[in-house]
Amino acid sequence: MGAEVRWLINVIISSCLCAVLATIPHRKFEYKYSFKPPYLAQKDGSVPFWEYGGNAIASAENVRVAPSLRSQKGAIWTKSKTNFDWWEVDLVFRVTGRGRIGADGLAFWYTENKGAYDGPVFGSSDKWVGLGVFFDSFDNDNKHNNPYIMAMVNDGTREFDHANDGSSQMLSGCVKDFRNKPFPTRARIEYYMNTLTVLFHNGMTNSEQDYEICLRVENIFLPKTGYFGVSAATGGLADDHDVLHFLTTSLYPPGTQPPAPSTQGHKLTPEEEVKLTQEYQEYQKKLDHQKEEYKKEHPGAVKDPESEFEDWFESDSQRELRQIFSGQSQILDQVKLLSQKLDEVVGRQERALGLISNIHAAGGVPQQVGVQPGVPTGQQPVLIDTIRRHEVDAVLANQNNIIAQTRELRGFLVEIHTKAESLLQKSPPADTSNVLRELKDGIGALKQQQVPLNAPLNTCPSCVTPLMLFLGFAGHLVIMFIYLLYRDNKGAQAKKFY
Ligand SMILES: [Ca+2]
Ligand SMILES: [Ca+2]
Repeated sequence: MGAEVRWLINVIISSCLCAVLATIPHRKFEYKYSFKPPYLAQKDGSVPFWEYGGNAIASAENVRVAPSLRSQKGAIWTKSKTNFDWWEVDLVFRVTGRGRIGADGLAFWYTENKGAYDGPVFGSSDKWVGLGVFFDSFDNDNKHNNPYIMAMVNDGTREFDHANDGSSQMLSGCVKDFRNKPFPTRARIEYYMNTLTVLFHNGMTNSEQDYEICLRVENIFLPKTGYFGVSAATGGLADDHDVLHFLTTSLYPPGTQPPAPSTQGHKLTPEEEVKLTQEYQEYQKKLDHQKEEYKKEHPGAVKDPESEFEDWFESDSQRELRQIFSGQSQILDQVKLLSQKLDEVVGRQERALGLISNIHAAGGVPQQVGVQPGVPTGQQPVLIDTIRRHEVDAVLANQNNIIAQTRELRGFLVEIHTKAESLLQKSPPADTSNVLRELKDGIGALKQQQVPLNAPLNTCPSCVTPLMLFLGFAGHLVIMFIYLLYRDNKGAQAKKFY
């Protein structure tokens, strides 16, 4: 039972796989329509199976289609026409320049005929028949949408509208920055079953996976056979336009197979086969020989993969520089903002100083000032009523007055003190003499007021008569006699008790 289930699952999986595989085209690398480093160009500067011209320069590492000089144009075209219907091209390139803005751009071509090497459309011919994929660096129509990637199919009748960056002529496009990237940028252009797809890799990583879709257009009919080409141009501004890899793969829908050499157009005779094999071997020998010679002549120039990494690190530092630059721009903005604020503060201070000077000019009376320009209506300037000059003068005068009065008082006190001292020193004789004088005056007054002798005695209420005196004495004696009797009696009674 278990074995049957497993068998069933296997059948289902394999049928699914078959269904998936049935949609995947068969692929074949087309070396005659490709170039890549190392030894991209040979010693004589030629690129096998390719022709280049204009200002293009091929080296062992890349094809500099247009260098970073003003008004340069260059192109590189395949020597032979394609012999397959559907294809995919991997274009690895770098557009680098010192400027924040570059120009003009790079073009990928698939056209019925080879284009020019110094043409008006990104370095090649206008009114082409076939496909052009343009990497347009410069914003001619000033819509702030460059660098821009776009595809345009032409039937040989239309002129490229440079002024509008071909915006009304293109099939489709996308805004993608491909300039000054740390790693080479990549474009994958696929034409398969009348569908054109352009994928883009922004060169921020070195991964071969990070492609994004830029455009996909169906029902595209390109010439049955054609030439591949790359062109580039600079203007007033100039970038280096370098193509590192141009790798073409022919695609065959499931069920069709790439034609075997024997069935391709004409059958090779054994002589031709031998001749081609010899040619190939000679080519290989020549290549090896040139490699050796190059190594001998340039012992330090042969780059190993690590030095290639160094190049990338250099680019990394370029990127860091750019980041630093953007950081500094932000700092600059902030400094500008601060400067503005500082100006505002200075302006306010000047206004405040103006107000203060107005107050002083008005004799210290705070003025009701209207709304100043720049001062918000809700914030009337607050005028603090401080002490004024004449008030200060008055206070000072008062203080001086008090001090003078205090001094005066002090003088008086000192005078009093001295007088008191002198009085204390001189007082006893003066006192007795005064008392004596007073006594003398009193006696004198008494003498003057003496009672006449002939005046009756009873007229004096304070005088005691002799009778009254006698009666007083008699009463006193009686009281003493009674007391003595009482005391004797008491003493007799006390003795009785013993
Ligand atoms: Ca442009
Ligand atoms: Ca534009």
